[in-house]
Amino acid sequence: MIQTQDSAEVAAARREGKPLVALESTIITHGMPWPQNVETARMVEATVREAGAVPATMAVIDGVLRVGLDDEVLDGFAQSGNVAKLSRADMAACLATGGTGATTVAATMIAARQAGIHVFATGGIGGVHRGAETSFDISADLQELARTPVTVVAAGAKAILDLPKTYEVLETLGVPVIAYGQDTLPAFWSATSEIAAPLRMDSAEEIARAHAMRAALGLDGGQLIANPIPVDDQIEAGVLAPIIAQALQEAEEQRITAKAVTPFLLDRLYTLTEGRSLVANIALVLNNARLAAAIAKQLGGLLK
Ligand code: PSU
Repeated sequence: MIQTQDSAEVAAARREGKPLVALESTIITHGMPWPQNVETARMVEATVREAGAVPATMAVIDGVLRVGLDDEVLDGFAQSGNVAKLSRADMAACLATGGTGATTVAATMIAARQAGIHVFATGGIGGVHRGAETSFDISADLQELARTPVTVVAAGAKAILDLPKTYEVLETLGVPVIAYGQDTLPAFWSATSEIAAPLRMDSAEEIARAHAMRAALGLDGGQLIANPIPVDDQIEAGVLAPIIAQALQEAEEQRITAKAVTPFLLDRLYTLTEGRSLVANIALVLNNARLAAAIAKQLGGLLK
């Protein structure tokens, strides 16, 4: 009933039993400006390949779940400013009505499970927005991590969010939050934060084993791998804090709400940092793609 279409590369990978890494498309349509969005998408795919896995960028196009986007499709998608941002709530409606949409972390997890892919790389997950005690704005990404068994490699939650509250919610939901190679959680554009990591792992193999163990235990839900941005590419949290505060104030003044909040804030940060936030964002996504590919390779041996 669900129409899915593998790209030629994904179809070949399945035949040859190669490890697959899912990638999302909201980061392309709503997270970065053109043309850096499509350039980044290509670099992320190339990084996955160099690391020995095969990329599967997810999207819904004309009611078809696309698993892997061919070059022309990716191009068109990155330039059409009018694509829906799909999450758990609207993915089925989009598929059922022949619509077109980019997949957020939540929707990409659903798509990955559907496609039999266990590992997914992105930039940063959504989470609890600052002021959520009055706005109730909490990303559906958190619930999805609690439900869908996909390992998500991200540089933590985006630092525009309320990070302590985001990690509290993940703890409540029973989502394993695993810092890669350090004792604190990263803060997206910054390599560290003051938040202690609930779990720490130092190799892709350990992460793959933990994923397989969750499956063996019959546990629902995925794992969040919080992979710090390389220190040379980071923007220090102290530099960013006043800029984030300004962007948040502008969002409030302009009454930006719901799905528009994150894209608005990312765009304002891009302008206010004179492009530095985007350079860091690209670096961290590539770093996540490398780790995700390493995990997918390890998992191949374990799930056989
Ligand atoms: N990572 C990035 N940039 C992004 C995103 C992730 O580096 O724009 C997207 C993901 O698709 C994530 C979404 O699911 O931001 C979160 O949106 P919201 O806060 O509205 O749930």
